[in-house]
Amino acid sequence: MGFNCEHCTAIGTRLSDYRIICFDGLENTKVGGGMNRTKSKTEFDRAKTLMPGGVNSAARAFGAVGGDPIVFDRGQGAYLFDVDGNQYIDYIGSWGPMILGHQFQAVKDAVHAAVEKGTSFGAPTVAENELADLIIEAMPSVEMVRLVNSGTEATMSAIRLARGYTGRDVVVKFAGNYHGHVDSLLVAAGSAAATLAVPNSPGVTLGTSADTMVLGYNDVEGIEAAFASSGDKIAAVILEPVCGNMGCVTPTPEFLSALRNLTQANGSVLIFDEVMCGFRVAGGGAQSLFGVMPDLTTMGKIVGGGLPLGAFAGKKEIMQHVLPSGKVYQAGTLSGNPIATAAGIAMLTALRDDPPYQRLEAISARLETGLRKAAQSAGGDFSINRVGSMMTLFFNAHTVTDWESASKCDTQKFAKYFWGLIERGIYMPCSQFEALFISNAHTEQDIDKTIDAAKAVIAEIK
Ligand code: KE4
Repeated sequence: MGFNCEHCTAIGTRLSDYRIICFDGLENTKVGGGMNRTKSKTEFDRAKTLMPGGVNSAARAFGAVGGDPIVFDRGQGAYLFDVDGNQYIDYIGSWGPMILGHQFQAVKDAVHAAVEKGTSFGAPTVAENELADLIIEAMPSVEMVRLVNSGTEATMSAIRLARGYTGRDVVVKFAGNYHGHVDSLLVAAGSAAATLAVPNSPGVTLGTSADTMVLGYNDVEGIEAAFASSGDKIAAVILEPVCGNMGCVTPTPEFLSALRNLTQANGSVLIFDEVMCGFRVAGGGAQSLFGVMPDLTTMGKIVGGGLPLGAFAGKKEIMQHVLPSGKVYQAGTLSGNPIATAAGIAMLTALRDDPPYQRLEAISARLETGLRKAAQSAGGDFSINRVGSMMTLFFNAHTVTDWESASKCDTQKFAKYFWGLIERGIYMPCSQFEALFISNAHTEQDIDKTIDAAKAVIAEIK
């Protein structure tokens, strides 16, 4: 049931002692300079006594920006509310899943309905068929699917499948690309691995990473040389076909074409890690945007509607090698979980039946233009990369095309930018090496408020 926003005619929802109001009405809440985050600090101090670093994922530890992570109470549409009642425009969106905004009604309804039937059976359900069908319908290269519980599980399984299918060991990845915390792929990884400067994490043995070849993203000559010297040993090439984990970086057409042709010619498996860009940059992911078809695709985030769900999928001829139809072992107690599949079905159905991509492109372009003007008027070194509703403002005068250029960004300046925006009620990704995400719940007002805040902050820190 909706309530009128207390400030304008926008429909809000009054929830317990919180309320939804449009951004202009924010003066009534604790947003703006010098926010009070007393309760958040108390809760986070407690968290640090209970969990390593007080978090359950390194990416949310604020390692790159300093200070304490904010403890949140709930999300609604484009907004997050912390435990002190402060409201923020959210540009993390749970690191990608919230493309339709927090508490999207159809997903909520599906989850509530599914809970009434039980939470887990460890046995086949119709919902798994329905979600697999939706994934196959959306992703042009996909003929068969295996559901798992996270993006990491998806990439780990896809790598094992490619090695089992080809009988080869070597896997090629690209510096700055992050594929989850798979031992063999935690080499020159992006995201928190780059943020926390632990590209080669302790605990990853030399033996594990010995079969991982790391090349430069967009480096065509590098991949050509690799196949010339080791083509018959390469089981797979895995990449983010739109990279989000060194900040947003797009592949050149020549790079994608070289990867497709060389893997084809050498009998290697091309894996598109679409955990982040799948269903984000287009309804059919990056593969539909660029018209390059991989052999396997890994998915996560959006595909589970914000619940723990991932998938690896692709050509039936390869997927058939997964146990029990084939010999490559893969299993999971909660794989295809009825609540997560219900959320995924609702999400993918909404994206198929009422595609948000045209509107997302318009409001994302508005934000890009505004941030570019804000940065230009303040002067200083910056560049922006954007693909659809994934974007990064780099504190770097040069266009970022790979990890080598991304790593030259002024991360200190980024940290000041991040906190300046926090104090203005805007929650950006807490690292220069992440992409921001715009949801279909963001309004033009939210975008314009963000631009105004960014202009003020960039002018302050330049
Ligand atoms: P998860 O295991 O976190 O569901 O997915 C791993 C993964 C795989 N592939 C890509 C391209 C990814 O971006 C991710 C996870 N992304 C990070 C953010 N950069 C998730 C945030 C986090 O680790 O907390």
